[in-house]
Amino acid sequence: MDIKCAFLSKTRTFLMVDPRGHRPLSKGRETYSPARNNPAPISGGSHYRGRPTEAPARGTEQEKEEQPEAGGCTHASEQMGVLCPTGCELKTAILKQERSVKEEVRRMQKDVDDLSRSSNTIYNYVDGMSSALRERQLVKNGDLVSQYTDDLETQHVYAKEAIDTVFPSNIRILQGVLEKIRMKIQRVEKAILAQRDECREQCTVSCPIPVVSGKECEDIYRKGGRDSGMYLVQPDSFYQPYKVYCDQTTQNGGWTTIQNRMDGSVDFGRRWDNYRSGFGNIAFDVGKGHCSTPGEYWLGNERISQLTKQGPTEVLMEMEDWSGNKVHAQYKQFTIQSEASRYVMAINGYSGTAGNVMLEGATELSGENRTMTIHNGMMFSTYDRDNDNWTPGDPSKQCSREDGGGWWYNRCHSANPNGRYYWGGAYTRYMAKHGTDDGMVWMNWKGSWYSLKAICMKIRPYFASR
Ligand SMILES: [Ca+2]
Repeated sequence: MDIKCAFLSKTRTFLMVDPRGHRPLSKGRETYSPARNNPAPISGGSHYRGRPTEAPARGTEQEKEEQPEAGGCTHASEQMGVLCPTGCELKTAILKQERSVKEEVRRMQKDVDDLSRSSNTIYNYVDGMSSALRERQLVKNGDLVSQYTDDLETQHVYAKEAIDTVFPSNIRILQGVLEKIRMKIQRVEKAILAQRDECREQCTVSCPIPVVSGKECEDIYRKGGRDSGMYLVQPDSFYQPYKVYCDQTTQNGGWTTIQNRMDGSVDFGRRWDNYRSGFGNIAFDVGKGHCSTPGEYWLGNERISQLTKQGPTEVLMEMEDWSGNKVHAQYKQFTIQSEASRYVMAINGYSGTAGNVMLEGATELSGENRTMTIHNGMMFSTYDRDNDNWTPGDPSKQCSREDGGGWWYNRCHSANPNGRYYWGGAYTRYMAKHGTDDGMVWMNWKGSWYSLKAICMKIRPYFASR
């Protein structure tokens, strides 16, 4: 290989890899300290033994009870969670879009007016030219003048034709485009009005909640709740019960879903308070008579912390790319401390196919740069609460503000499951708000510039199986 080829291939490799998750140190001026409050995950004393071999009889506890659904655009009862299938998120998106389109149409209207005015001016000018020509032909008859006027006439005919046919047809086309946009806006306005009407009232969609409930989804499984779907759980009798999506089929079920992304319908760029109490849609009824389809949601740091502190807890993160390939990462130990400790995460015991980003960081990076992307031992950060490990104390260095979601950022990430949703997967720094890899990234599977189609996080009490 000659020098040029070597250079090219090196450049290509660089362009293909281009890992971003970390924030490199500016040489000589900065230092990075990986030491954090690094607690060990709870690992012993599960209140569960292996599953009993004889499961309770199916059917007896599967009766469904109709309950009016709380929630909607506003929280009716925060403790009961929110279920809003009326597309309130969609409404916000359309409203945002409407503003920019309206502005564009206003600009376009101005262009059409300008064009119309200028074509009128030219028309008058040519008209004047025409009469001047006629007069001149009557007065002078010399050869030179005649030839001169012949040329002028040809040009005049050409210009007149342009004005009579080309200009008006261009204006007609523009007016047609404008009319189409106007009609589109009318349709959008109509849709928004309909949405507003639906959102004015509390969502009244009823979702039958199974009678069987429990401390969490493993408890529900043992009590006979074997169908995946929405259930009511109450981990602690001192607190209100809440709704959650249970996955009762993957690896024998018992999984409480704490995070789910699959279509970008819920905005994950939220404040500390939102992440603390949870947000999004727990589940939908897609015509099966019960809420068996999970929505996009974050269960809430308070609840996640409470569930993981009850005893040893395992976590399963499942993800899918835009071609339908699936991988997962599983950790035998996962504990989230309380808000006083800023929900610091302790995680251990990896197995799976997605890559151990939580403990090893991004394998594309090396040395200190890689250490910066380890999530274990990190506190939770949101764009309004910076607890990350990127120059603590400097308000201009906030991972969450640049990377799109709330997460256990270091300096900054190798995994970013709460990042922005990019339709189609591949995206570039120019599409990102801050030029950083703010998508739903799992670096050790797809790199920094690929945003996953779906990802979910589920927890289950860890117990020795028989
Ligand atoms: Ca920081």
